[in-house]
Amino acid sequence: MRHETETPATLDLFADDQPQLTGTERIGPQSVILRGFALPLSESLLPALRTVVRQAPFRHLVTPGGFTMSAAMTCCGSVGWTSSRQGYRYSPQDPHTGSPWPQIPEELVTLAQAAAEVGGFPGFVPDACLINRYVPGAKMSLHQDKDETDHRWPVVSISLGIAAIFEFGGFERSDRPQRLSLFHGDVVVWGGVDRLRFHGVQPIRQASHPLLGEQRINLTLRKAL
Ligand SMILES: O=C(O)CCC(=O)C(=O)O
Ligand SMILES: [Mn+2]
Repeated sequence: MRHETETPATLDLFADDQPQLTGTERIGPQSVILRGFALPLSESLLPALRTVVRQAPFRHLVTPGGFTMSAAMTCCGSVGWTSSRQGYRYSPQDPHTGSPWPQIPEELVTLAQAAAEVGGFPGFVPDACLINRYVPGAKMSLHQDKDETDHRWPVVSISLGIAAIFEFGGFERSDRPQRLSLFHGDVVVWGGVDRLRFHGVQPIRQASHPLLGEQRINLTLRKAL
């Protein structure tokens, strides 16, 4: 697979695993993919994320139903999302360390606010960032993000590393989802009438990214409280 440091002119127009480098794609009445929106910051984000992960390491959470999630997770922000046999919740402490979650890196807040504004949600101030790490084979089943208090604010989702097929569905789990390729630097914003759409990630295909190797990192910024 070629990667996005090549110029568009050299891309194979008929391959389905090529990133579109820039532009906005509408995927719902109040949902967009902002292609490459995080690219200018992606290299400076990585050291900031490493600092977060040193304080709050990735872990595989267990669902209330007793399944271990294949994506490893951690959080930053004034609250973080966690799952256990007792249920899903936002918590001010990392249950694995007992300490507050690390702060959301400043540049990440600024990026999420800018993306939310382009997506039609000015004034977004995220207080929680869930960080998912997928290795090839890891996935996320269709679900709704509904543990936040105020669903008027969007979810801003940043993809880094190897590509994913993102499923963006309807309001019933059984609604057939759109299947959308997400590449390093892409940002998805969904809110308003689309806020409670089911979404998920198909099993990640084997690949290697020049900055991140064989992994995909996804950051979702939310206003949880
Ligand atoms: O990895 C993704 O693209 C989606 C992640 C997600 O839906 C979540 O963390 O709730
Ligand atoms: Mn989600």
